[in-house]
Amino acid sequence: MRDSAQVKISHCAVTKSSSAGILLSNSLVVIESCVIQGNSTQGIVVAFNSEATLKGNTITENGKAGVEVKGSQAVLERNIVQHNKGCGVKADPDSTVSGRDNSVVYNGGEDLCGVSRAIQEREPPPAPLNLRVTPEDWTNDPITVDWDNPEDVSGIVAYWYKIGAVPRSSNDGIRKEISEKPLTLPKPFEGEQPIYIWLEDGLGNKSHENRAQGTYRFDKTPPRIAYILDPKPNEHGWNNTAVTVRAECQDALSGVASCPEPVTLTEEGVHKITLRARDNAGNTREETVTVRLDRTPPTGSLLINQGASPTAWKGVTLSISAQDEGSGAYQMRLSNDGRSWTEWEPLREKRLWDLTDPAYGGNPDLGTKTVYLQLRDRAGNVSDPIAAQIELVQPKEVRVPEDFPTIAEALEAIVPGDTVSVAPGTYRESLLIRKAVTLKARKPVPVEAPFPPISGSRDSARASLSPINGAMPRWSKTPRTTSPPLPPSSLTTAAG
Ligand SMILES: [Ca+2]
Ligand SMILES: [Ca+2]
Ligand SMILES: [Ca+2]
Repeated sequence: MRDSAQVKISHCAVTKSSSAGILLSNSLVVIESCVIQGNSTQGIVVAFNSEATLKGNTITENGKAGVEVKGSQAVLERNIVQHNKGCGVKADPDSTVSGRDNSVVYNGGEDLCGVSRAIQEREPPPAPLNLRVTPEDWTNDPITVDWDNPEDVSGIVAYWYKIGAVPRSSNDGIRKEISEKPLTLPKPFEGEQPIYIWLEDGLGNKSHENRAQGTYRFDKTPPRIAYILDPKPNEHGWNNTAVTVRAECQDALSGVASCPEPVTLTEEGVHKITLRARDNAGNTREETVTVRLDRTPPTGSLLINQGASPTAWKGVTLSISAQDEGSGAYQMRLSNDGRSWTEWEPLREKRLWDLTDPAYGGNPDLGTKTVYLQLRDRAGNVSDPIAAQIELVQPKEVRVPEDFPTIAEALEAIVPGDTVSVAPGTYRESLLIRKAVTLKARKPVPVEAPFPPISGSRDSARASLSPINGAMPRWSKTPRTTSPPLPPSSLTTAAG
């Protein structure tokens, strides 16, 4: 177009020309709402003292510059000048290019060659559309945030995001290329968090004010399980009645989705119970509870003086045995009447016992004496009383040599508590004393030697008559024995 004045061209299409799309020379022209596309050289050339006003045109994919101004004036408003091979808008020093709100971007050369940035559009992209957070509910999976991009004449090239607090500036966030949409957050902050997204156009325009907001709910912390045993186990960790395991679950973030129901155990044994809790994000927790249940009392047996009967001595040796399949027997107590009991004491195989002790229901009467034993296991189960009996008889005195020719035979024949009365004489014997008996020498040299009951750990013991207090008995015919005095015997010389 040459030497034209006051010409207005609108809604035109100039495409695929073998040279420039439109060439103005010494003309005053308005070009509006045209498409200037795919021409071999420039889209529009404004030259030779022309004055051009370009409004709302799309100037794209031309072989050189989109708009080239030579020795002229051009005013550009709301044009899209993109994807041209050379400069977007080019001006020589003799030209003046002004205007605003153009999108000159994505061109092969510089977008603006000798032209002020002031002509560019400054409109930040609108807020993202249809922001969606996946999954919507509580999760422990990665979070995905997606949206639809709104229109922007300069295109959308990047997005910004911020979690947890409202952005305070356009740069107050993390920038990602638009190719990295949707946004994936593999391990974001836990909790229910707001997330803000805003967009950046091809000219770098962006505004945090044009943001979209979503909310994600991320929880990777399993719930906590607290449990009790009802009733509580005793100090040994055992129960002896049915046990109910009650669990309480807590979850600070997504909340408890499932918590174990109470479990009641009635079978004896050592049980391992697994408690499982889950939260609303799918995190699970397991706790193992051990329940030791023993409902069966121990069993056992009781023997008095190894089953011998009768006795004339109130002190006896008890032999005790106990069995328990569960928690194990570990305590016992004793009584002479089944009502007044000793304190619970550690289980022992042997124990000395007084058949007549009134503290435990005994009395000095002769006749059948019953001893009661109870056993307790670690779970607290107590056996029924286990009873054993022995005859308590009047002590008697046998004489040597009148009743028995030797002391040994006399000892063999008597029962605990009896007395052997020995006539003066010489007795070469080795005495085996198994019983609590009294050995007594008759006149003229009476010697009394009461022996204590034999210790429970021995079936027998050897003893010799020997002096105490350094005084030799005047029983000169003391039997010579070679055995050591076991256990320590007491020997007292009677007056006479
Ligand atoms: Ca824009
Ligand atoms: Ca949780
Ligand atoms: Ca038991």
